[in-house]
Order: sequence, then structure tokens, then C-alpha cells
Amino acid sequence: MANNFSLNGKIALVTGASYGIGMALAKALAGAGAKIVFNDLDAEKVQNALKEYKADGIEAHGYVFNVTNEEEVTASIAKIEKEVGIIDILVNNAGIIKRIPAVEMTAAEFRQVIDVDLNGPFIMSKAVAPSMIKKGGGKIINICSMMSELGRETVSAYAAAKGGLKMLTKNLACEWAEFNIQVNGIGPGYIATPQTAPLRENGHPFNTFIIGRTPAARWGTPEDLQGPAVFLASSASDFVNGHVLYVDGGILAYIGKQPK
Ligand code: NAP
Ligand code: GCO
Repeated sequence: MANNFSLNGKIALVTGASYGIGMALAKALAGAGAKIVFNDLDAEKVQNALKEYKADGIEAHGYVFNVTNEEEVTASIAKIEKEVGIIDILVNNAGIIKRIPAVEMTAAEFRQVIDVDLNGPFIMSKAVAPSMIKKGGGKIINICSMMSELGRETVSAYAAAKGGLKMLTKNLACEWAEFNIQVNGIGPGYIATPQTAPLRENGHPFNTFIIGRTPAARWGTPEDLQGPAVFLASSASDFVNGHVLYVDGGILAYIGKQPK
């Protein structure tokens, strides 16, 4: 059974993995035997991340490109295939959020979030699929969100993007299953990373709110997502397709605590 979770001989590309959830997922896939490729927008962050991976005994391959730029993505995937090899596992992790009331959000700000969080995963998936098909299969994991299922004030663009990413996951799963490509999602709950730092720090009321709204009564950590990622990246999930695996401490199962 352990072999079913092995990623020995596989090449995994994790987008936006110079820190945060992406780095944790990359480290998990490396721990299961995968060779790690990652990207970021910023060359210095890539260099710093390479040192951090190396300190963990991981000889990662870092690239600088923007997941929303189809030309950059196409050229970078070709470079990766030449320098490292064909990508077996793609984790579409790179993402942004803008917390702005809808009435104040500009169309340009809305488009920017959609571009990174929804168009980016499409562009990346479209770029790696041809080689996966030639190779006989692959795994694509899209990092969705509680906002793939729920809304809240100020995150209209992000919720629209992550809701769309859930449906993109299901659609690509249907379209590429015949090529033995499994496309699934991970839907993290509220995870302690730089992206959520503004919600956790300086006594922000959201911190208490989310702990009360989570049956596990804590913020998640990037490490909480590592096992689910290895599962969806491995042959243990070869008959799982079009599924979003929520790793949320029970948030989506919970109506909320009865006031005392
Ligand atoms: P984060 O700390 O903000 O890290 C995001 C990463 O994506 C950074 O490395 C960032 O690089 C990179 N990135 C952003 N735009 C990019 C682009 N256009 N091209 C390439 N890389 C880009 O976020 P996180 O908390 O680790 O979240 C990672 C993913 O999980 C996101 O998709 C997020 O929506 C999702 N998620 C997070 C939570 C949570 O509670 N934290 C929960 C559910 C889902 P730069 O630093 O150079 O900008
Ligand atoms: C927010 C948070 C969330 C998390 C995550 C929850 O402002 O509500 O940033 O959206 O990032 O997506 O699953």
C-alpha cells in the first residue's frame, strides 16, 4: 500500500512555491520522492527559496514566470521539459486575493484576481497537458478555497475565481480522463500564511471569528495540506477525478456554535 503513495521518478511543478502553502506542498511531494520544480514572479524569492529547499535536502529547480502570461508559461514549460523533464504533477497554487468591498472594487482589480486565480490555472494546465497525454497520464491539483463554496464580504473577485476554479477542475477532469490525467482540487480552510496574516494579527476580530467557526478550533497550517496533496498526486488517487478535497477543520460541515 505504501507504494501507492510513492512519487519516486515523478516530476512535480508547484506554482507560487517560494513560500506559504506552495512551499509546504512542494516539500511534501519531495518527501514522497518527486523531483521539485517551482516558480515565482520574483527572482530573489526564487533564489531564497532554492536555499531553503536545499537546507531541507531538496534539490529543487526554480523558474521565474507569471502564470497569467501565456507566452511566458509556454516558453518556461518548454525550458523545464528540456532542463528537468516532462511534468507528471502540476499543482496550481499561485494565487492572490484583494479584500475590497464590491462597490469600491474597480473592474481592473476584479480582473486581476480572476486572471491569477482562474486564468492562470487554465493557462498552466493547457501548457502541461500535451506532454502528459503523450506520456500516458498525469495529475493536476488546483488549490481552491472555502470561497469555492461560500461567500463573505470584500472577497467577491476571489470567490468568483475560486468558484470558477472548482468548475474548471471538474471540467478538465471530464475532458482529460480518457488520457489518464486526473484533475482534482484541494480546498484549504483558513491557513496561517502571509496571505491571511492581516486577518490574524493586531487583534483582528476575524481571528476569533474563524477559530469559533472552525470545529477544530484553530487556524490550519500549510503542513495540514501535505498528506492530501501527496494522496492526490499519487497513484493512490487514480480513480479520484473532478473532486475537491476540503481540508478545513470542519468549517463546511458546521452551522456554527450556539450562543451561550
Ligand atoms: P501567499 O502566501 O500569498 O503566496 C502566494 C504565492 O503565489 C506567492 O509565492 C506569490 O509570489 C505567488 N504568485 C502570486 N501571483 C503569481 C503569478 N501571477 N505568477 C506566479 N506566482 C504568483 O498565498 P498562500 O496563503 O500560500 O496561498 C496559496 C494558494 O492557496 C493560493 O491560491 C490561495 O488562494 C490558496 N488558499 C489559501 C488559503 C489560506 O488560508 N492561506 C486558504 C485557501 C486557499 P509573490 O510573492 O512573488 O507574489
Ligand atoms: C479571506 C481569506 C480566505 C482564505 C481562504 C479560505 O479573506 O476570506 O483570505 O479567502 O484565503 O481562501 O479558504
